[in-house]
Amino acid sequence: MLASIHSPEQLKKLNSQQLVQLAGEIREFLVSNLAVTGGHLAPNLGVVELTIALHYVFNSPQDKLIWDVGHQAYVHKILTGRMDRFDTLRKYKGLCGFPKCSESVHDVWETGHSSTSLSAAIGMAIARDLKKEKNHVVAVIGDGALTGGMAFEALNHIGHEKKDLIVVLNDNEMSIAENVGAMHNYLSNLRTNGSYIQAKKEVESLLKKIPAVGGTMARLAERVKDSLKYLLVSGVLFEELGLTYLGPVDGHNMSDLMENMKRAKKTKGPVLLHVITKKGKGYGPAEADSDTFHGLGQYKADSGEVIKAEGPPSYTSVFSRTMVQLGNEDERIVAITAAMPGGTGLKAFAEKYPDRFFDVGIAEQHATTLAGSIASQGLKPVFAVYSTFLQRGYDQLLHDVCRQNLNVVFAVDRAGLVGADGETHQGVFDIAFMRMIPNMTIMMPKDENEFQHMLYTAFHYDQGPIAVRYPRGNGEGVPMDEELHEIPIGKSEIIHQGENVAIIAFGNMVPTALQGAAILKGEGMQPTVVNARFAKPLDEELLFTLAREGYSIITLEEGCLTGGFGSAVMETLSQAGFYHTVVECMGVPDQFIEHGSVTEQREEMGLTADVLAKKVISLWPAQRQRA
Ligand SMILES: Cc1ncc(C[n+]2csc(CCOP(=O)(O)OP(=O)(O)O)c2C)c(N)n1
Repeated sequence: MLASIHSPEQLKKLNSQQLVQLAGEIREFLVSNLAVTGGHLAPNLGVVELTIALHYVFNSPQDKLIWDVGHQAYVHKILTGRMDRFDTLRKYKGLCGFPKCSESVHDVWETGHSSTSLSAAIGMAIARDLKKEKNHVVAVIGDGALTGGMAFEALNHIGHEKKDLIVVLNDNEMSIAENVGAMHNYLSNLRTNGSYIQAKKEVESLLKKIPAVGGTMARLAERVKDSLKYLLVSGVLFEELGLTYLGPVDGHNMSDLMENMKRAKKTKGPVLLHVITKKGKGYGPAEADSDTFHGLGQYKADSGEVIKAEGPPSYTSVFSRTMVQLGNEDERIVAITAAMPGGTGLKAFAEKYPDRFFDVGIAEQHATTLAGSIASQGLKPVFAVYSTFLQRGYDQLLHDVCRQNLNVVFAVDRAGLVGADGETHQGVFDIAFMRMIPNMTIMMPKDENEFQHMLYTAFHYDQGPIAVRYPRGNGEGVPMDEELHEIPIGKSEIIHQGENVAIIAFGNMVPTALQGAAILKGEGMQPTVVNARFAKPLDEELLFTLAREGYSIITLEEGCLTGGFGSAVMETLSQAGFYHTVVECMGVPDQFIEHGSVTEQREEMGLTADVLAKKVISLWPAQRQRA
């Protein structure tokens, strides 16, 4: 049946039994396909019936379906004619893992970062009304995404505007890990407290029986309803915010879902439809461990065994281990995550030092200021966060932490190109956005051994905020020192002393610099290779020496060229009066980089040893004279 569905119109022709069969086929398709491509399995298995019901009841694309985070939009993609491209999911030039407007008219809003859907929904409702159009706007937001500050800001506005729009709260009690927070506890109560639901029904039917004999009785009935609401009616928090609360509804019961969606459609003003789903529904391994199956690479579909990539330890695992060690040595160390205890590697620290670990939910803004505040009291907080999500906490980084020069350590994971998650998740902006803030120190290691020393350095640094950024994936497989030591702040390392051209590489570009140099050895050229270690403060002494000695300089970074590490080198030399030093910068051009493997992404932008070698040759004195 699935193969015959290419659009929501075809879906609408199916009867209820056929829809149930379709749901089963979609689950089988997801499990077998994602076993090969990888992707966000558990979130999508949880929304199969929900997505079918949405497309059945609403008319996409006239009605606007907005997916928060967008990692759960695979079923929507399947139902809107993209099933035959699923073998290319998250691959170079293939189907994007998140909603993408250029892929389909049914994708009306692009996402990747969480908690934006409600702002998008109210924006579309406002535009619709101003343009005097008629359509429904529906945002699907998870209970995890609802912990994000933006979602609360939008709810506040939605309640104020009172426009027609529908918020579908997909409540599976999970963020990536177990969800946290007071709102989570509130939703748990709604979900489980049957007496609320029964009482609500009884009050409503009682009120319906009161005859509408004049205004007084009606007003009294309303007052009774209002006061009972506080005691009895579920969803009172949302109702008080100005949204009509419907639910909770079993998110795997298609007819209940459709009935409630139709009701929501008819209701004036904003509605919150509370839908209870099971993350990983229908696939045992994902139901049992939805954290692992939230987003993953390849696995064996029959057993659910995850296929582990061979290789050296990942940077995240080195962070995890080092944090446990440093936490033992210094009781002032406190660790903070914004809903990513597993992804950032902080789980081990949390288990060992539960009192010094805080998962604040998807709340990077709060996490950043929280870290600053804890630091202001003499403790040593680390906020472990992916580069891309630190973007959310930017004003807090600048205004709260850097301006007050507080000793916060930022462990900036997934810095640089991230591969399959693509545009929304690239960690290529942090050098530029952190570098221009006064008081900030930024380092990046060339390998996992240097990484552990940098973490040690960060916790021993007491002159203000310090960030250590490190890439996604495995280290270089180098031996790990037993004893940790401090790395001098602002000092780079000359790995190879050569002549004429200096390649200055930042962090994970050092191995590429060495490969480039190895290619050139065969050509009889030996450039100097420098491991920069710091993007701020720069090793000015070394830069000025190179400039004085007439070197040409090539900088290498897995970060945006605009305002990045290379920019810093150029600015520094120019400000010191070295106007004639040739500086060429290699890095990420001024564009958003789509999904694919990191190797493909690097090749696309010419961030390779071959291109580097050619650049060195073009700058070598004999070549330059010839040119
Ligand atoms: C700003 C931001 N921080 C962190 C993430 C990483 N992230 C992706 S999905 C997710 C959990 C979302 O939970 P929920 O909304 O409940 O959806 P579910 O996966 O449970 O369906 C997190 C933390 C993100 N996408 N955006």
